[in-house]
Order: sequence, then C-alpha cells, then structure tokens
Amino acid sequence: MRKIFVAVAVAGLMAGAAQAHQPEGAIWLAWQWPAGTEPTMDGDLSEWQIIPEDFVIDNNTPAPDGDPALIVSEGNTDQVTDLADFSLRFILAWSDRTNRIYGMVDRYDDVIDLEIGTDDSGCCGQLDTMELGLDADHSGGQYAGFDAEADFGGDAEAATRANGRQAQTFHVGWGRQDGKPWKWNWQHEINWDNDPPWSCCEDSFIMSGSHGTEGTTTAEIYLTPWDEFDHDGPANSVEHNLTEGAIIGFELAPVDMDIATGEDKGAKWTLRAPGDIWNQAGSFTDFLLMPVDESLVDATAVKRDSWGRIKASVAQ
Ligand SMILES: [Ca+2]
Ligand SMILES: [Ca+2]
Ligand SMILES: [Ca+2]
Repeated sequence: MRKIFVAVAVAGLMAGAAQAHQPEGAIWLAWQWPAGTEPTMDGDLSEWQIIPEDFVIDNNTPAPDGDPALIVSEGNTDQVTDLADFSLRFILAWSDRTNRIYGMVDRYDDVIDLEIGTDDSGCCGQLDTMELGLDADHSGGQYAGFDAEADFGGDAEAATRANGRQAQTFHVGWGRQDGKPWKWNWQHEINWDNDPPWSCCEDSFIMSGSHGTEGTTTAEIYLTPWDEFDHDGPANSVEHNLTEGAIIGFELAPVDMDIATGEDKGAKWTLRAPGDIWNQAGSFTDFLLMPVDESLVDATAVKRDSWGRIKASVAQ
C-alpha cells in the first residue's frame, strides 16, 4: 500500500505539472541500490529478492482507481489479465553511484514468439518484446514524429535528429530472431548506446523455453538517462544526473505475441498508456527515485556476500 500512500503524498507537488502522466495520480517507486550492491547483469534475479513487494509491478498491481494498471492498449484491447497467457513481475531501480536506471523482468508466456510472422496481422513489432521509454528529466512533451515543415521550418534533418533526443523509446527483445538489435531504437535506428557502459545487455537474460514453446524469461537491464541523446554519439550527448527524490518518466509496455495469425493481433500491455505514448513523453508513468532503505543495507550486503560464497563454493 505504500505505492498509494506515495501517490497521495506527492500529488500536491504534482499539481503544477502540465502533463497528466499515466496512470493519472499514480507514482510508483524506483528502488535505490546502495553503492556497490548494483546487480550483476546475468538474468539471475537473486539480487532483487531483497527488494520489498512495494516496488513490484505485476499484472494485478492496481491503479488509483483499484483496477489493474497493466492493460492491453494495442492489439487485442478486449483482452483481460490471464496469468496462464502472460504474467509479469517488474521492478525499476536506480543507482546514484553508476547513474543508471535498472530494470528486473520476470515473465511467463504460454507461447514464446521470437520471430516476425509471415502475415502482418500483429501489433507492436509482431514478436515478444518490451517497449520501454525513458524521460529522465520528467519534462514530458513531444520526443518523436516531428513535422519538418511545422516544427522545424522545413529542416528535414533537424526533424529527424530530434527523434529520441529529449526522451527515448525502444523495443527490448532478448533472444529475438528477426535480425534487429536486442535493444532496437526503432524511431531512428541509431544504436551506439546499446552496449556497456550505456546499456546492458544482449545476453543479460535466462530463458526457459524457445520460439513456439511456453517458458519463463528472467532478465536484467540498465539504461543511461539522457537530457540530450545525440545521434552522432556520446561526445555530443548530455547525460542526465539522477537525483534522489526526483520523479522520472518511464514507459513499461511488454508485448505478447503468441505466433499470431489471422484475427489474433497480439497484445501490447501498458500502464494505461494512451495511443500517443510513441511520441509524447507526458504519457509515460511517474516513478520516484527513492532513497536507500537503510534498514535493508546490511541485509543487502549479507545477502550479496552469502550469494557470492555460494557461487564460489559451487565453482570449486
Ligand atoms: Ca543478476
Ligand atoms: Ca502469451
Ligand atoms: Ca508470447
């Protein structure tokens, strides 16, 4: 219930915000890793077990109106939560030391779909991915799909380079077999930030199953927050400095395709995102960058130490 408490507590601060982030009135919590306890990016989620349930978003996490926040926004929009079809546990986290946003994904799917189908009936990229978005300075506003004439006085190159500059969105597809990068920045195809130290990683997942079978995918990701993402590379880009107590905009949109054919359009689940989330950062979800939970610092360290020793003993 701490999620709802936080939403109420911070609502007064948000009154002046120009944009209504989704779900309206909800502010979720981003766990802060104590310096030096950031997770090993390998798909083994043991580091995340220390994090309280308040931080977990799953299929039944309620929005302020009491109904599940995670709904199908594109594709089979009449579809309701069915944990035998698709279930998700997700945690957002951050580190002041590394200045990175972290995510934990624990996903069950009755049909793992890693390939683009032969028909075009599916929505949302036509295979199992997650669309994520990051608006680190919480500015909201348009971040893609500009009109060269109306927005940039006819400068087509400026309009193109503005895609993903002040906020970013992309599809993450661990194990995908369609030839796209694991982190596909679909709005501009600029992928210089797909590897450490900017993002991680192509192999930071464990999948029990394969294309066409049921299975579980556990994965870990980190991302760099940008105030200015420049298509030419990091030298021209401006990193955002993550600050405790700040609110960031984040999009969580897992896609579940089940080797769709014909009428099955698949499902793009979002946290109540409206249709403009592809280019409007104001439709992202609010996450509060929490302070370190001092009551768990020792437990975090002990758990890490014990896991380290267990792994070491297994390796001997
Ligand atoms: Ca790990
Ligand atoms: Ca499914
Ligand atoms: Ca699927």
